[in-house]
Amino acid sequence: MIKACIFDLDGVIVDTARYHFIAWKALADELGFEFTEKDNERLKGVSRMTSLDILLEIGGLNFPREKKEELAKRKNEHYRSFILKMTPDEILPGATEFIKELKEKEIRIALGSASKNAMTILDRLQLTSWFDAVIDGTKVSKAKPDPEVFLKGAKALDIAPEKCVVFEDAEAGVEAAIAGGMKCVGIGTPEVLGKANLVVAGLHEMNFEKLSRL
Ligand code: B16
Ligand code: MG
Repeated sequence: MIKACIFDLDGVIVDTARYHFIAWKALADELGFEFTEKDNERLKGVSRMTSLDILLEIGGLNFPREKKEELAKRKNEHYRSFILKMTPDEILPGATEFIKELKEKEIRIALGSASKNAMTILDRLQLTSWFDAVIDGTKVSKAKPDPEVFLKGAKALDIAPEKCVVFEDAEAGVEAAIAGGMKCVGIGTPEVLGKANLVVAGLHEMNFEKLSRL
């Protein structure tokens, strides 16, 4: 019997990939190399510093740690200028309705995201009060596919991992859920997320009945 749902943020509840792309691309332009939307796919679900490492690898560059921290800080300030203007209209289709249905059925809800900006985004989307626990990039030391973020979510909710379902759009996130002993619903395509127990195109295709059948 499922007792809790743990949601990834970017790609599941909201699509901030576009803002990440614009901010990383500006940095690449400044450093003098090309960064495409296809390259940006590699950064989804990945932490900020690892994203920077991937970006610099694409540009064939490397810098000392302090310089990398400065670049990551600059990218984040640019990115935040976009997310600070977000509105609830940007919540992906079906997310609010599904979360409300879960609440009515007394399912506990947590966020499990790699982003250190998750709280700002939830606030801007006016979703904060729906979450019983938020585990974000400020609270974890190991990136997905390590299950740390989801295990901490389950613990914060006081629900056993096998009674939790994770919603994830990244392959590493699906692997993290499975490694944590949880069920997983992939948001995307079966080609990429085939390891999940169920794959749907978005939360608009989810409801409590489908959840109960997992
Ligand atoms: P920040 P998620 C991830 O969010 C994004 O998909 C990824 O592109 C980003 O690099 C990461 O958060 C860190 O974000 O720079 O805001 O700390 O999918 O785990 O919700
Ligand atoms: Mg994601």
